[in-house]
Amino acid sequence: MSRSALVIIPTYNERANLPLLVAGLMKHDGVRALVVDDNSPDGTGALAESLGREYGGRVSVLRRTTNRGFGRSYIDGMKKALDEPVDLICQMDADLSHDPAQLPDLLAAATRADVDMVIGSRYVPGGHILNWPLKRHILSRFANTYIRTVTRVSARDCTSGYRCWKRAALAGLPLDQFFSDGYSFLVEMLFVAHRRGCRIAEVPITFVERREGESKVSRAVLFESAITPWRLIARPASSRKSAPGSGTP
Ligand SMILES: Nc1nc2c(ncn2[C@@H]2O[C@H](COP(=O)(O)OP(=O)(O)OP(=O)(O)O)[C@@H](O)[C@H]2O)c(=O)[nH]1
Ligand SMILES: [Mg+2]
Repeated sequence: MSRSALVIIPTYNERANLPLLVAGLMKHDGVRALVVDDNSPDGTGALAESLGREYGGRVSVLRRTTNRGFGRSYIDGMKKALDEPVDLICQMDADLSHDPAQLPDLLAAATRADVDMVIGSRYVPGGHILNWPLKRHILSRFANTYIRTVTRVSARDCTSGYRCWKRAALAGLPLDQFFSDGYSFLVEMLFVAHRRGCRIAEVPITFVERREGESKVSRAVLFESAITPWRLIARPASSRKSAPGSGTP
């Protein structure tokens, strides 16, 4: 069955990476991209618009000018995506850490009737990480164990930003109520989806450390990551709803 998918890509200074990523995505029929650029000083926004012209409207751009933020960019991008008639809405980084060639694996899993959301996972059998120093492996493993222990979310890779949502599952989330803005936004989304009964699947991916451009991970981001799981479990489970995509209890 062919399904339409829109891939949301947040960007901040990804000029060197974006054309390669978009070219990889455009190889897949039925796939479109939405670049959410935060007024990148390196001109990524204008570059994305020229990619839109090159790919005949399959690439659209949301150019943000205030309140720069990873989470805020995703929220704006997701609201825009939900206004469009697409079946699947995906998330991925622009820095080529997420291989566009693996997108069909996520799309195939997301079309299964018993799945609402798919994680491209480094920590299920078949998943790999390339070019990370030992320090990064330890930090990521620790972060995932910490999040799983505190929040009781059972996914193996809670911090992966390569994801695919069934439209109805994403539409069922309270996007305006998210409080995190850095990469913790990914953990918060997963937690809220899990709490609402969203059925989560994981497919293996090979994650490759960025080669071009700079990481935006700061001390403030790491601090937010440390406290987010506790903020999540402290928040009342006001709306334990049935699986958002399925309507099943
Ligand atoms: N729109 C927007 N995008 C951002 C912002 N910060 C990061 N991004 C994008 O989010 C994605 C992930 O950011 P990275 O800096 O690669 O973060 P990371 O993958 O956790 O860190 P590294 O492993 O060091 O690359 C990339 O596509 C970035 O360009 C932001 O403030 N606004
Ligand atoms: Mg990265």
